[in-house]
Amino acid sequence: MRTEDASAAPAPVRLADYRPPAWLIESVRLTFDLRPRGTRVTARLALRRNPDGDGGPLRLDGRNLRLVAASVDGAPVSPETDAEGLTLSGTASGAALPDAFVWEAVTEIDPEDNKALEGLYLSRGMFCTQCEAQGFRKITFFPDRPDVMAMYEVRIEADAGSCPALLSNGDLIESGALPKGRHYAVWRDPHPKPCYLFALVAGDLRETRADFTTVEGRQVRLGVWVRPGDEGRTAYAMDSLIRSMRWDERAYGRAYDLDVFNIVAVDDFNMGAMENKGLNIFNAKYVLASPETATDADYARIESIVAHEYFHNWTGNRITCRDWFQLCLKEGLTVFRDQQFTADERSAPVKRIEDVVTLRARQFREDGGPLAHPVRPEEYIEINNFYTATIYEKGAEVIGMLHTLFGPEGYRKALDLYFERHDGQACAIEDFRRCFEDATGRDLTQFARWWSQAGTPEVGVEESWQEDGGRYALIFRQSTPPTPGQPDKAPLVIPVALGLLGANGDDLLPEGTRIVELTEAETAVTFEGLPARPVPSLLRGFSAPVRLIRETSDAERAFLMAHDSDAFNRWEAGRAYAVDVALRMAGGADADPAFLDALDALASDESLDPAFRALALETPGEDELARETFARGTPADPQALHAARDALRRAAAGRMGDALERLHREMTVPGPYSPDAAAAGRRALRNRALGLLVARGAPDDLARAAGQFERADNMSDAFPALAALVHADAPQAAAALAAFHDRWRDDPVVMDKWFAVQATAPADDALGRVRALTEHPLFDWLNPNRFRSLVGAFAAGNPSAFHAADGAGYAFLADWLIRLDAKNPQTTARMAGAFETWGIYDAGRQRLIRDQLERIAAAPGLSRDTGEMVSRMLG
Ligand code: 0A1
Ligand code: ZN
Repeated sequence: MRTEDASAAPAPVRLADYRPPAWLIESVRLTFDLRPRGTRVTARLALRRNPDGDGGPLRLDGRNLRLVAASVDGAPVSPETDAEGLTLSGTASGAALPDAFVWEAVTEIDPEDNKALEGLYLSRGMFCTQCEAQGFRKITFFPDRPDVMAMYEVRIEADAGSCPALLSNGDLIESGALPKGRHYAVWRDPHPKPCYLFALVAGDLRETRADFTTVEGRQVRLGVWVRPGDEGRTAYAMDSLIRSMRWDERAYGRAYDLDVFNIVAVDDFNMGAMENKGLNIFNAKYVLASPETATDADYARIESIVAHEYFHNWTGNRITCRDWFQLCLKEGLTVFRDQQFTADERSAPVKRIEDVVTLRARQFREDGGPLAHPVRPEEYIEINNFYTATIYEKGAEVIGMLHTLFGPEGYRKALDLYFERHDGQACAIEDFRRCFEDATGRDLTQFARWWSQAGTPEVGVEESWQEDGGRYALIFRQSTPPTPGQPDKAPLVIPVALGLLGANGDDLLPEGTRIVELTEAETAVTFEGLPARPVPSLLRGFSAPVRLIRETSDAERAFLMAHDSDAFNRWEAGRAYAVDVALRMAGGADADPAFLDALDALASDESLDPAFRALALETPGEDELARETFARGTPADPQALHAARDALRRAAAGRMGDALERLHREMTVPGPYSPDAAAAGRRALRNRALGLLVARGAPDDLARAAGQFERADNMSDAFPALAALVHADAPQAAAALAAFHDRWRDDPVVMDKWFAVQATAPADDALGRVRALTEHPLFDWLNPNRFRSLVGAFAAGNPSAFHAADGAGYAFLADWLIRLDAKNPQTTARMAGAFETWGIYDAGRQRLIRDQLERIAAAPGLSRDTGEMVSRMLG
């Protein structure tokens, strides 16, 4: 037996230590005898020694498994097991293992007791699996690594009454009745896959069906499976799936490759969704939608997640990752693909603005703190901690820059080559990069630093102007701040899309927008023969994930807000201006009337898409303001920023009252609710106007929100009105909350909104209210959605209360993290990231946060997941 030192920090896994697997698997046969408390799994693996392996013994991963029996080629063996798996050095007779043999093992697991929601677990009576990244080892002993790919045949046996639906990957090849009220189904997946893409679902589920014929002529049966009663809320997920399938055929030439594609909604899920081959499993909140229960934002999110998981079929499943360090190979690329899809289906500039808001809020935040890591990390302790904004969102930006550098044709050529060359393989970033190099003839050695170098690059800009000859020069200086483990940074390839505007707002460059590549620490670009000094529009479309640092004037920002032909930069000018004004207000200034005028002009410009105008009216968030304060050299004061932001909103509503009232009156959408982008954009603008009016806070304003809530026949009208009332602590809030509760108490997806809207309300006694809600009978802390909707929403969405100077908010979060960690390490570890910005606050708050992090670190039996996060944050 191996003895373990519980106090020793677990050893990190290193990219540099990658070795090919010693054993490969030809085929896998699994039999599940499903029972809530004692499920038996029989695994039959046809193993073959890898000629490229190290010739070592057979090592199988396994966690929390009870080994009932094992055999090699039918002869029983009793391998030694340890906490992480088992090692088999020879046969029962002591002979060396043959180069090919059949391993069979029976293991027993306890799905009901599995609250970590990894491996096989029960969610409200339904069996389901989550195997990425390393959950399969909680089902059976197996080489749980993505470069071991095999064909699977899966037999599921379960109680026919409670589990009429039995699903797994691939095609159904057989099913039938068994004695004692049980039944079975056999599924076969013809495509070799790594075990993290295995999935099984068994439960009382109802299917919404549709048929789809691929461009290649394959008839595919599509199914969306939900609990009885939820069938009326599947149409949008199905519609999104069909549009995604068509889009991937058109945009990438990729068709679906099985006769069945199923989506299942589950209530208990750590993440958003999972791309298991032919059987995508979704957090129910990203499937279920009806006009009464889902907002426009929910619809948009469902569309993009359905697309994301579907797109993984080619980028992730057909071509998978060699090891988990290559996670961005599938995630960055698939996020980029889903962003392109949404841009095509809805509005490209609006999508880009939304993505950049998220990138800054999540990824820049991560990149600027103790959890910063490269898009391809070089070591980890717990891989589940690396499903991050950096790997997903910055990973997507890196792909986006390749798209910008090579244009749509060059990009498509490289991707065609990638699919052709690597179909069926487990790849590394270098394989992907080589496809671009071979397809375009360009060396990407320097570009590849985007995958290896962490931190958000800063690009400083200086200009010079010579009347004589109309010479205008831009000097760019790039640098990347140090991040943990990476003190020194090298220059990156940064594509800067730029335009030059004349006095009347016209683009002066003949091509409108030019792509300038920065490759050195300093790059100068000169333009000649300009009629007058231009106003530069830099980093159009946010062409690289960098912080642009440039001295500019309010007048220039207002000019760009009014004139830039690049919609993103029009918005960006307004956003940067709003941040400046808010920070000046935090320092005691009044709201800048010129800014309010510019904002009013933008919001009232009827030539602009309402969705765009709604984004322009969004007030920068408190976390963004806090990080910006710190970037300018001062610790952030969360309460002062909250007050300043509120004051800015009140001032905006005061200045723009008439326009806002008009928008609220006119931006209605006639006819029954439809989630399309145009209708959603009008509602977004209308609700933005309502939010600002409620911030003004006159009785009429509150009555307007209460009226909208009462009259609403859809959630997109009802919820923003409720949120405005609750966040303003309006007299009508309590009745509205009660009505909402009474109507939706039995609907978990909707009730999460009820918890979250209260958790994020910035009242004086916010923490007291949140504490009281933890006693609410519907607060099920073991359900990740519910936990996130209360504890998570408070920590991430109520900064003035979470960062209360007495540290009570911090202690509250730490208490809950310690409690949840014993059951669900993954969700706990993710939420611990709420503390990652500790460095931007004053010494007092820093001390208080570090005290809580140390308290968590000292909790007995702390998981590897949370342990790693906390120790990285403590530095
Ligand atoms: N691959 C999924 C997300 C996912 C990742 C990890 C999980 O468990 C640790 C679950 C889901 C996606 O990108 O959608
Ligand atoms: Zn993904």
